[in-house]
Amino acid sequence: MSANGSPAGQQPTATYDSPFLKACRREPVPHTPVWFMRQAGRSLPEYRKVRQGIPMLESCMRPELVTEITLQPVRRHGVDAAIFFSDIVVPLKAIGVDLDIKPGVGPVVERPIRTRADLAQLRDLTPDDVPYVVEAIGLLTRELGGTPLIGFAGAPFTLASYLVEGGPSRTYENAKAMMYGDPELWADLLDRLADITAAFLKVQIEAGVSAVQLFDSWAGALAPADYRRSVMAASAKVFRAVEGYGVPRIHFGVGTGELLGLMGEAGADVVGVDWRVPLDEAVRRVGPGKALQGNLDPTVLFAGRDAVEAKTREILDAAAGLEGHIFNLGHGVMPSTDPDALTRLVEYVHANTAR
Ligand code: 1CP
Repeated sequence: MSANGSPAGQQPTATYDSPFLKACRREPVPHTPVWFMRQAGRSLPEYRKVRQGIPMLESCMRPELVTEITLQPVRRHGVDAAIFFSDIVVPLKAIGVDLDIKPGVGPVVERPIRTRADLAQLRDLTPDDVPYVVEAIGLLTRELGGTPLIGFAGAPFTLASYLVEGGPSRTYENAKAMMYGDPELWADLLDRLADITAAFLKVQIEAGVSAVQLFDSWAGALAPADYRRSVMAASAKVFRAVEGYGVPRIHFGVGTGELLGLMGEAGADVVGVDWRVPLDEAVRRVGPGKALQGNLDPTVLFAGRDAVEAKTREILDAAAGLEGHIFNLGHGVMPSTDPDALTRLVEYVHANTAR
């Protein structure tokens, strides 16, 4: 067994024994661990301050800034894990895809991928393409002590949705047109993205992250049969590629209630669940042997302390019989969330699950 997956490896024992990694491994924990998707970012005034005047993609390429932004929510909220500050399009930018993250919009691709010739934009990724990622992870693991750092990447389908559409979409009509109309081109596109994603996760693991999350944020747009036929093999290839490291692999998507079983089957150790499926039902859909992560609706945080506590109680009750629960939101923290509501939520989960 290698590096980060074992106490004998390069990972400090305190990190290996952290509640977050124990829960990923479905071992007993002193309290249910908590972290939030998009915990670093626009909900925090200290984030807005250090990001002033620095475009999103450029900020991902400055190791000191990435370190500071990644640490901000850990300091403020006392969460049980840090998530590396970056974006799912960073590895694509790093191999030369002409794209930008536009404020108020999201990732925008200059020349969308629509034909076989367009695939030439996607070459393999090497560690030399992302030196700033390696450097930032090195700085972070020194600063974080026993708090684990989660690395991440976008899953092939979600990356393809941006590359084929050219930007954010609600319907994914161009991506789905390729999937249904030219299944060979689609399969080749997803396979290439799987290799890039696997290489990017390997870089992060070798640099020192303790777990990885594959964000297939938009996979919920797919029927299960289409997911199985046209998407699952590529995500499974990513998970297989990093299996040997022994670090927990989390698989997350939004609106994926009907896909939970398949997303587990793709090779995850932990399956992320949004707020649409209660965790006691999610565990039946995912099947045995996997931890679950989730699943408070991020909009509940706007409803006041009593409502947050009542909804959180429901989630903790639904998770009571689970082996391996990591508390999270069902999707990312919304930019206008009151940071104090997040801090109180961490305290509430810790206090109400102390064993
Ligand atoms: O200038 C800014 O602050 C831009 C906003 C922003 C931020 C803070 C974007 C643009 N990306 C990020 C950081 C980011 N992106 C993180 C690190 C922060 C953390 O988690 O604490 C992570 C994990 C991501 C991953 C990401 N980017 C996903 C998967 C997670 C999810 O929310 O589903 C996706 C889909 C993206 C694309 C993206 N990047 C940015 C935006 C606004 C979007 C979504 C656009 C759309 O609606 O399609």
